[in-house]
Amino acid sequence: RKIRLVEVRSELAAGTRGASLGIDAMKVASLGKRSDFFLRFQPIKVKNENELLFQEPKFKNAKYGEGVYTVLKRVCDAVSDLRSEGLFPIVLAGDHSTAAGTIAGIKKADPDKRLGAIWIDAHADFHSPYTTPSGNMHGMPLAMATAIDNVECEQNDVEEETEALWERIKSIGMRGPKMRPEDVVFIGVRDTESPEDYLMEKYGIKNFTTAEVTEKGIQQVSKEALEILKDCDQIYISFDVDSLDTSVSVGTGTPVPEGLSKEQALELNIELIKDKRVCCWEIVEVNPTLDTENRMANNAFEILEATTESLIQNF
Ligand code: DIR
Ligand code: MN
Ligand code: MN
Ligand code: MN
Repeated sequence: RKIRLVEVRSELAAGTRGASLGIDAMKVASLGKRSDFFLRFQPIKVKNENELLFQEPKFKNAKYGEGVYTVLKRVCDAVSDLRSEGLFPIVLAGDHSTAAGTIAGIKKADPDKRLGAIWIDAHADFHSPYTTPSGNMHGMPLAMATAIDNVECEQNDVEEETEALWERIKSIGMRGPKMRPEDVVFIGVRDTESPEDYLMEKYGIKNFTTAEVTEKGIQQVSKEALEILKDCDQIYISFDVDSLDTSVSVGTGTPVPEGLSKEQALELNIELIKDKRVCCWEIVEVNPTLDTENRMANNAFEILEATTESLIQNF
């Protein structure tokens, strides 16, 4: 297996501006220490639609949804092409909506394989336009991937145009669900809204809290997480840096206290990626405009590098 980096300077789906600069902040972090890192894996750049930011968002329950759709479709195609060539995509993205494109791409390349996800995040990202409290689509990639609208918990008055757009987004790569909700495992989730709690309960989705990670240790948590996905043929790991504790850094759009330490996140990713079923890894939501001295990007690059090294060692 060979690694390829995929750079997606996505920005539209976050609520705070600046996540599209995260990749370049990690590149800055690499300079001097490991300047060769970004040259080694021939990064592919996915075009963004960030010019839309200079207009008012059209859909209030799916802000900049038309641009998000376009970017996700591009991510899907890029990831699908790499997977079809048997390559391992490491996706570096801005806002987390891109994960739905990544998942669609993995599935498009291997439609008959059962795909699971390990979602390391402060948030559950299970909203749809029907339940979102913010309209920010970075809170929606798991609903996109599992095609769960969660209308039982409907709170929002969704316009017809938004409904049509949401249907198109769920159909990226292929129609219907790319993953079963039961095949999602959360680590570090601690800031959810009630429609997300409802889904986690309904589908029995396991969340390893920070306290549980600290108590059980990385080895045990990794083992249990991978065991929950024992029937999956492929595993995708999504690492949202807001899973990290706010003491590590404020350089992300929606920081939440009581998160993982840098060491925990590092060890966790190193351990999880050793599983031979893992076929793609993604890191998102580094926002250097909210930071001082590029701290989050420094930490994120350290995790990126260590995880990549672990992947290479265990190929
Ligand atoms: C919140 C925050 N659940 C929302 N979500 C974030 O607006 O949907 N996801 N920050 O990463
Ligand atoms: Mn997220
Ligand atoms: Mn998050
Ligand atoms: Mn919240």
